[in-house]
This record gives sequence, structure tokens and C-alpha cells, in this order.
Amino acid sequence: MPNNNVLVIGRANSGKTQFAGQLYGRLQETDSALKISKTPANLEMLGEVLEALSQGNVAGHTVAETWDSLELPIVNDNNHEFIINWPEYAGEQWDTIFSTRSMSEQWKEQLESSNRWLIIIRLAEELTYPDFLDKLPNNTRPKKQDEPATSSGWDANAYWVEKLQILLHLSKIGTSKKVKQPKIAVLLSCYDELDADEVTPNNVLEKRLPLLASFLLSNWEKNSLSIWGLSALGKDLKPDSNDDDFIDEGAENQGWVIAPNETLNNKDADLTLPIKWLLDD
Ligand SMILES: Nc1nc2c(ncn2[C@@H]2O[C@H](COP(=O)(O)OP(=O)(O)O)[C@@H](O)[C@H]2O)c(=O)[nH]1
Ligand SMILES: [Mg+2]
Repeated sequence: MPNNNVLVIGRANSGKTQFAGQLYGRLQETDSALKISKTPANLEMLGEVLEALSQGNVAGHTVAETWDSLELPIVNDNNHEFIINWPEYAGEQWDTIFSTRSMSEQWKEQLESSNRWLIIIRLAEELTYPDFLDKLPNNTRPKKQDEPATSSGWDANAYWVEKLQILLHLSKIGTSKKVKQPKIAVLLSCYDELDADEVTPNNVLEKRLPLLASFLLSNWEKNSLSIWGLSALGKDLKPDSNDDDFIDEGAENQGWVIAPNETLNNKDADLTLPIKWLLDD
């Protein structure tokens, strides 16, 4: 079995589905770094996401929740073919792996066939210990936000470090030497929600989830890790936004990525760039 595929890893509500839809649109453009190699099997789902976006809305949850999994077949400049495996179980599957420390055969196969991981983290939804303090009775700290539905009750640093350790363990990869494979691209999704002026995505991760940032930096080889900002939509969209920018300019002109050494001053519209980096040898 070829093992150089990409596995997408992320929690529910982190923007995976919208990114898949936007990426599919970009992959069909002539000037993007990667191309789609054949029609994906779950075209209907992607079509629904893009159709809603063309009307300035995000597709209703019924669409997203009926997704099972998605495989995007892509090809790079050197005519190498890869598959991006997009598990679409509203993220719950990951939490089962997390709580039971084991995984189904189907997942094992996906893990074994992927030596590149695309980790999607929506920092605005990741709770850390100080956020939990806010929720204690009689707390006197000013209230911040309501607990997102995705919260596992764990500090997000601990959650992600533990999750990566479980995945490494299940992949039989040790960390006594720095990890070269799997190569990892971390996408900080919904980057437009963050206060990230004049700093790089790496700085943002270090500030919000310092333990996770240092776990990644100390265990992965420098050339096997990169941290990007991603805003697949460029803004917050609801099922009834009817957003004029999307309607007038098209979904293909919305959304951007921030490369690892760049800031919000350098938005790049080519959403395929992090994946291109992952696929380069
Ligand atoms: N601000 C902002 N919100 C986004 C973006 N992408 C997705 N969202 C929001 O996040 C919600 C969940 O996205 P979705 O792709 O369904 O997440 P999934 O559960 O990981 O597949 C959407 O309904 C949007 O409201 C983005 O680029 N920026
Ligand atoms: Mg989804």
C-alpha cells in the first residue's frame, strides 16, 4: 500500500468541511500549486459546500453530518499522485480514539498509509486551564466566552500532546530521535478570528498553546514541521449570511493562508500551499 498519503486530523467544528470545499475549488484552478487528479467519489458533498458558499452561506449542518469520509485525489508538478484522507465524522471518532487509546481497523489503515499529517486547530475554540477557572462557581474573573461544544474538559495543550502521542504510539513511531516522518503541517484555522497582527503563525501557537508548540518543536525535525495560518472563508459565515463578497466575487476569491514566516500583511489566496509543502520531499 502506498504510504505517502495525507491524513487530516482535527476536532469537530474546526472548519475542516469548509476548507475541503474551498480547497476543492482551488484545486481546479489553473494557477494553483496542486491539481485534482480525478473526480472525487464524494463530489456531491463538496458540491453542496461550494454551492452554499456561492450564495454567501455555509452549508447547513445536515450536509456536513452525513459526510462519512472524503478522499481527495491530487497530483503535483512532478506528476506524483497522492490522496488526502479527510475523515468526516464530525470529529467524534478522534475523541473515541482519545478516550479508548485504540482505533478501528479502518483508521489503522488510514494511519498506516499516511506519512504526512495535516493537523487543523481552531485556536479560538481551544480551552486552556485559565478558561476553566472562569467556569468555577464564585469565580471573580471577568467572564470570557461560553464553553464550545467541542471541549473535552481537558486543557487543550494536554489534549493535543496526548493525542499526538497516542497517534505516534499507534503508528509505532518513537520520539527518542527527532521525528522525520510523519511530516506535519499544523493549520491554525479560522485565523481571521485571532488577534494575530505582526506575528507569525508559530508565534500565535506559542502564545495560545505553549506546551503543544514546544512538544512539536522539540520532537519533530525542523524540515518535517511547519505551522500555517488558514482562513478558508476569510470571515465568519453563517447558514443565512448571504454574504455579498462571496456572491459578487465568488468563493474562489475568498479565503487565504499565512505562510510560516509571514504575518497578516501577506495573505496568500492559494489554499493549496500547506499541502504542497507537505507533499514536497
Ligand atoms: N471565522 C471563520 N469561521 C469559519 C471559517 N471556516 C469555517 N468557519 C465556521 O466554522 C463552522 C464549522 O465549520 P466546519 O467546516 O463545518 O467544521 P468541521 O466540523 O471541522 O467540519 C462553520 O459553520 C463556520 O461558521 C473561517 O475560515 N473563518
Ligand atoms: Mg465537518
